[in-house]
Amino acid sequence: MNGRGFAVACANIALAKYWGKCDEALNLPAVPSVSVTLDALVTETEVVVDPSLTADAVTLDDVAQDGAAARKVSELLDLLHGGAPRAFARVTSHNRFPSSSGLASSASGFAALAAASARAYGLERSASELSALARRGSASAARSLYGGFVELPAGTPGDGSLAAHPLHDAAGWDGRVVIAMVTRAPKDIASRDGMRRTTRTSPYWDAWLACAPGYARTVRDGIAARDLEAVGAAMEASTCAMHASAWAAVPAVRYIRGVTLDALDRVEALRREGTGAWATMDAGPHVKVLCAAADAARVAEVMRGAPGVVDVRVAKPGPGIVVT
Ligand code: 2P0
Repeated sequence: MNGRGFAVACANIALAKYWGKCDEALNLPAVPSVSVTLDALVTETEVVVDPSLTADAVTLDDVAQDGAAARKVSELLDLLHGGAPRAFARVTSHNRFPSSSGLASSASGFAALAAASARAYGLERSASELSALARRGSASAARSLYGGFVELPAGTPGDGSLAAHPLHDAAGWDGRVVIAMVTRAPKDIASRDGMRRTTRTSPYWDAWLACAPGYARTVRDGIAARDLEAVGAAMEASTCAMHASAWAAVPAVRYIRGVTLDALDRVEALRREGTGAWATMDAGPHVKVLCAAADAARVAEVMRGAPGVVDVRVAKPGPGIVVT
């Protein structure tokens, strides 16, 4: 067996946030999340099975990986084989955007890895099986198998089959996501560690569990109705509740920086001038702004002027994964 698989996957951004797990071993989310796949954040991954190797050889953005990053890749290849013996593989991945800084590189990365490795090893897997496999690497990766709007339901402890499913394609949707990057540095606290600390120590963990499903429902209904304002308002509320629960952990899990707050001020100013714009942040300091396509240029201009913003990208809803 000397197979090859190549996958191109887009990252996604949660409109209703996933934060916290109900089963750490199976990496099952405690709350439902709803995302939109983004065309501007792309990962390309090649997997080549090479029986002459004595270990998997993992390269990310031209840097050979060892330690935890390489181990997570090998673990996913082991899971694909259900623990059966397998040949090792050469895994080469490129993120066309900064890795590990809260721009969801693990979402596109593990989605691409799941699909490319199944192809390379000649193992037929359905999209749902690939989504469940990608979820083990990173729960948000389950959503990056699909284009448009995607939901990952909350898990049930012990049920490893949980996968994301597509909700709607993006046809007829004129939304854009303006990504205001405030640093190129990797984040301080891995989301996995931040979630664990939140679930174990935050007095607001139960409050997050109670409110998150409602935000997911409002976002889902808003997408079905093509109601950008309803989606934006629920997205902001979900974001603030998620970050508040993390901030209340001991010690605090805080991804928001001063530059993040400056960028949020700009989003509020946009709304005051009558431009529909709603903000969200993930496990990092960047601010992503949801707006109508017609307003994207104005929103990008205002975000570019915010102190500390180093780059601005405008993303459209993106396609599902492509494997060759
Ligand atoms: C999300 N985030 O729904 C949320 C919002 C960050 C904030 O999913 O532990 O890399 O690998 O399953 O998927 C980022 O966390 O976490 C994330 P693990 P993941 O997009």
